[in-house]
This record gives sequence, C-alpha cells and structure tokens, in this order.
Amino acid sequence: GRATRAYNWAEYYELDDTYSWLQSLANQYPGVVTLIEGGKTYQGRSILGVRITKGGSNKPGIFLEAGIHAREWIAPAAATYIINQLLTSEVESIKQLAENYVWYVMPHANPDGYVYTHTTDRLWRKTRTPYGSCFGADPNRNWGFHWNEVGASSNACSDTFAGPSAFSEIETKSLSDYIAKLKGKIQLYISLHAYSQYLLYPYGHTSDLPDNVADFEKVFDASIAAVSKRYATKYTGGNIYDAIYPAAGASVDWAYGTQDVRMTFCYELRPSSNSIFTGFKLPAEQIVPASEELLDSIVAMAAEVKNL
Ligand code: ING
Ligand code: ZN
Repeated sequence: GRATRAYNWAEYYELDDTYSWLQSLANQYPGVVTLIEGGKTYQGRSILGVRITKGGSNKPGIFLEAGIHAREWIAPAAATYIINQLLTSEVESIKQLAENYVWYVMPHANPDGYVYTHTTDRLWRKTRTPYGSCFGADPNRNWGFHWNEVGASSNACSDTFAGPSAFSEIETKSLSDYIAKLKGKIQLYISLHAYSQYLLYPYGHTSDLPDNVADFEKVFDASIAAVSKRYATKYTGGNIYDAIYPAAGASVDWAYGTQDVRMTFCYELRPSSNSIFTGFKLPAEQIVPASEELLDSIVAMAAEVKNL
C-alpha cells in the first residue's frame, strides 16, 4: 500500500512495505547490500533480511534480530532505522560501525505474526502455526538450548507456549540454520524486543552466570550509559533470569550456548513499564528517538566488545 510514500520512520510499516524497501536497498547498493533469507514461515512467507558489508567481508559479524514477537512493533522499526543509518550516516562513529563489521539484519523474525497484528489482533505475540484450537508457539521459547526447562508453557493457548519440541517452528528452525552457517563469524548477537527499557544478557534458563560475566558487565555498563546520553532515557537490566524472569529457549541463550557467540544481548526497547504510553503501542513519533538512542548504545557496545 505505501509504495508511493516515503519510507521515513514517521509511522509503522506493514511487512510488504519493509520487504519492498529492503529489495530497493539491494538494488541501490550493489555489492554492499545483499538480500538474505533466514528461511520461511508457516504460512509460506520469506524471513527477509539484509547483509551489509562496506569493502571486504573478512571482518567480524554483528547479527541483529528483531520482530520475533509480533506485537513489539518498535523492534522492526528500529532495525530498519539502523539499516538506513549504516548505509547513509555521515557521523564518524556510525560510518566506522558500518565499515568495521559485516552486518546481518533480520527486521522480521516472525512475519506471519506481524501480518496478523496488522490484520486481526494488534497484541498477537507468537507464530501462527495451528495447535489444536489454539495458534502459535512463542518463538523466543522455542530455540534448542535448555528448551522448555523454565519460564515457558506446554499449553498451546499460552503466550509463552514453548512449542511441542525445540525448533518446532519453521521460523526458529530455519533462522537458526541460517545463523549456524555463520558459526565463528559472529562477534555480537543482538535481539530487539519491547518493552521495559532493559538490556539483558544470558542466561534465561538459570541464575548461573555466564563464564565471561565480567565482560558482559563491562559491555552492559557502557551500553546503558550510552543509551541515556541523548534523551536521558533510563535502561536497567542484567542477566535475564534475575533481571526480568526465568525464560528458557530464547535466541540469545541459544546463540551464546551453542554457537560460541560470546556476546549476546537483548534490548527491551521503549516504553518503560511505568510509561503513560501503552506498552506495545509506542507512538510512532517515538520511533526515531527510540532508534537514535538504541544506535548510540550499539555504537558504544561494539566499541566495548572490540576492546575486551
Ligand atoms: N520479553 C522477552 C521474552 O521473550 C527475554 C524477555 C529476553 C526472555 C531474552 C528471554 C531472553 O519474554 C519480551 N517482552 O518479549
Ligand atoms: Zn518480545
């Protein structure tokens, strides 16, 4: 529907609008932007993303995953904002971020769910796989690492249904296959969610801390300091299990626990829980500021990871 309107982060877009925009980037930046497919969905859609590399591909990778939960609209919006900044910014720190890494950005890890939030139920979270009389598994409880041990449900009608087995969802199965092919190349994995203004690191399945927790804390401190610089937005957080709640089967735990990605983080973006705004329905006027401060934070995060 929006083919004639600008893609400019003043509003939230539909899946097809973003997919057309990604395609247009691949046309506009040959050799820099490559369309990538992180697999398919239950309803047959493509999980479309971009690989961005400015000059040479023998560089560490950053994987940015967003939209795994359908209703968290700010996450894909912020991911596309970052794609655009990596390609167009004249700010030195952002240019460096674009040039020093191979970027893999998947703005919509759950396309079927996202479409459903536009057509039918704005607050849908899960995939759309039918399970008896209910639909969908929670794609952030479905990954094959300590799957369904804690903080997930075996009831298909629950919003945190882990699925009938690890990687039961074609979305997590095929996206994880794509990521597994990059084994050894990813230095930093970032998952975007909303809301609460938290920055989180492994683990979700246990209160045991990762062996490199000192590194995580260093990077965490730099990242939450940077996120507040522009608009004084306050983030807190820590390890998933203690900072929010026990939750097994998340993408960040799988990437850390099975793929040797030593730095994996999840941002819970705006609003904060006590905001006057309604949780998942962050006003579109906040897409840009929420994304700007996120990118400030990721600039600091990457710099800190590089210095470990
Ligand atoms: N929160 C995340 C969720 O999946 C989370 C919190 C992040 C859990 C990372 C595990 C790992 O429940 C939202 N809002 O989805
Ligand atoms: Zn989420």
